Amino acid sequence: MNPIKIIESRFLIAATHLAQCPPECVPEVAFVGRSNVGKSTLINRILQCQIAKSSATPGKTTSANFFSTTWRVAPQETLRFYCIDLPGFGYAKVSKQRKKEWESFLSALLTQRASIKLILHLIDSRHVGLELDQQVHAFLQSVLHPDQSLERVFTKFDKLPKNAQHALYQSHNGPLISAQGPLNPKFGTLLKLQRAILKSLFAKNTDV
Ligand SMILES: Nc1nc2c(ncn2[C@@H]2O[C@H](COP(=O)(O)OP(=O)(O)OP(=O)(O)O)[C@@H](O)[C@H]2O)c(=O)[nH]1
Ligand SMILES: [Mg+2]
Repeated sequence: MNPIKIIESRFLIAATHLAQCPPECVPEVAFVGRSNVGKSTLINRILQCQIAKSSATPGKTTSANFFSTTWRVAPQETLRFYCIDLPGFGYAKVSKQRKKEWESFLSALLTQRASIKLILHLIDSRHVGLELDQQVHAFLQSVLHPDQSLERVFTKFDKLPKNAQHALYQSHNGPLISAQGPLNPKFGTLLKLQRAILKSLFAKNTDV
């Protein structure tokens, strides 16, 4: 099995309108989820660098931030794609007007940008089944194109007691899990997440 080597990652642009987004020239993975769920943190974990700004205060990310990354997946093969860090939804302290603008931008981005091949819907492991998350998941499923996939990733898994970790893992049939710090390999690894992304973006199995 070839290891994955991240050759480079860089910030491209912060977009607040569709027209500001970069040309659709590579496959993209979009990170969607409630405010403070850990979207920016997960991008940093996947790319193995502090490239996306995260914060303990909700509402940190206020634009669609595009990051380009290039990975070596075999001695002679590199793959390039974009990660899109999005503003969170459900943040109470944002004005109604602002919320409306974000919602329409997010829904335009997710429905009209054909280069988005994978949407990762992040869910806080401690709050599984929230109505807002269910509504968003149903909306995403309803707008998904045949060549796009939607996956749930459970964040803040490390904050769950051990027995709850086992229960969540089993009830969701080995879901994708993100956690800050070391994760018990029984519950998945960073490599598993990275390979799942490559598989969706490039229809490519890199674990052989
Ligand atoms: N313990 C733990 N903390 C996490 C994890 N993921 C994120 N955090 C923390 O949660 C807080 C929010 O993380 P962000 O990555 O900024 O969350 P976000 O979803 O990008 O938030 P917005 O940009 O405001 O929508 C930060 O203090 C992170 O350190 C995790 O898996 N475990
Ligand atoms: Mg963020």
